[in-house]
Amino acid sequence: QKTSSQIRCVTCTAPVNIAVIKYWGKTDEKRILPTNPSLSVTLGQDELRAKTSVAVSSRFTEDRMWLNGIEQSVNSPRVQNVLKEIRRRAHKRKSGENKDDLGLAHHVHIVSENNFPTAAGLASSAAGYACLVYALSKLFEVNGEISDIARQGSGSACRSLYGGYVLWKMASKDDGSDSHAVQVQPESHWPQMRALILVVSDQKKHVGSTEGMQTTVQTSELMETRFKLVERRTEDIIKAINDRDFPTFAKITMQESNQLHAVCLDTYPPIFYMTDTSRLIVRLVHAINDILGKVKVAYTFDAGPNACLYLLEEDVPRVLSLVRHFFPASKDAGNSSFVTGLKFDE
Ligand code: 2P0
Repeated sequence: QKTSSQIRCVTCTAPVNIAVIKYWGKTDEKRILPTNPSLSVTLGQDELRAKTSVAVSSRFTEDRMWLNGIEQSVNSPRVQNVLKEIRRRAHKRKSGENKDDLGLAHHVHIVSENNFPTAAGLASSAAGYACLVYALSKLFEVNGEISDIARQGSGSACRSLYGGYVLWKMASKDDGSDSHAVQVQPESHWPQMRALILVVSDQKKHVGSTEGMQTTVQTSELMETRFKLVERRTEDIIKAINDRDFPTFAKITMQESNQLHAVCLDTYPPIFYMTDTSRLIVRLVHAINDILGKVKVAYTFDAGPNACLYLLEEDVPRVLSLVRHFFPASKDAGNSSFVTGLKFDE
């Protein structure tokens, strides 16, 4: 039996996604609408993930939020947008019913933690907002498409609401409401696919993605060329995924990563996310592909120096041993050394 002084609580986890077609630029800062479509692979639930509990009770006197044990303001516009939109949809759905059952009039407490470095270019905001929106949708019984709500928390978060290969579509309607995520293929479509995360550094990035992409759109002349190419690339990589064509998937993934970091360098003042170690990883991957005579492994880098390598299961042992040979994990390095083996369909 529910009473209004009870606490209702929902806990969820959401995985990180790593883009192979990159989101880097908005046409609308407030509603978070992207300049181009993007496509990502969602990693496994047991690997890099956010875990979020949301609770509602009449005993709470204000909305509050803790991230990795530290209290954060809930007054950021993005958290507010998410809370408002969830409550709006819940109200709409519950019109005519007893809304008190859900505690819609009460305050919420949010507790979230990542099991990996926050803000080091490992898509922590993606997993975090996806998890928050999913947990709130369960708490307030909001059904249907919710990736557009996650998008308003952090663009890339909309992609973490689906598993497998996920496309975030550009808006075609004026109000932007159709810019949400769709699953292109489930994980099971390509069960041999693996991702390796090479943690080069767990330090916070020097320019945040939101600010970085704004400056790039404002100042990079190369972005014009990128806009012309990226939709075609998206179609091509979807075909490669559908056909399980690894060499094409890998080549487009690497070219996309390189183009993201090229437009970052073309930004004024320039933005550097990759480090010397990142660039050594790039060289190593190309060397491995040359030695093997076929494209067997791909790298991609986001807004930080850490690498994500995509490869097929059969190639994991030899690639991993080569990576370990060239980048031995230091005992003293704590979290800043390296390598997690991910199987993203478990
Ligand atoms: C991506 N990144 O597609 C690209 C590649 C980083 C490099 O999405 O301003 O944190 O919150 O919408 O989602 C990072 O952007 O930016 C990102 P906001 P977000 O994964």
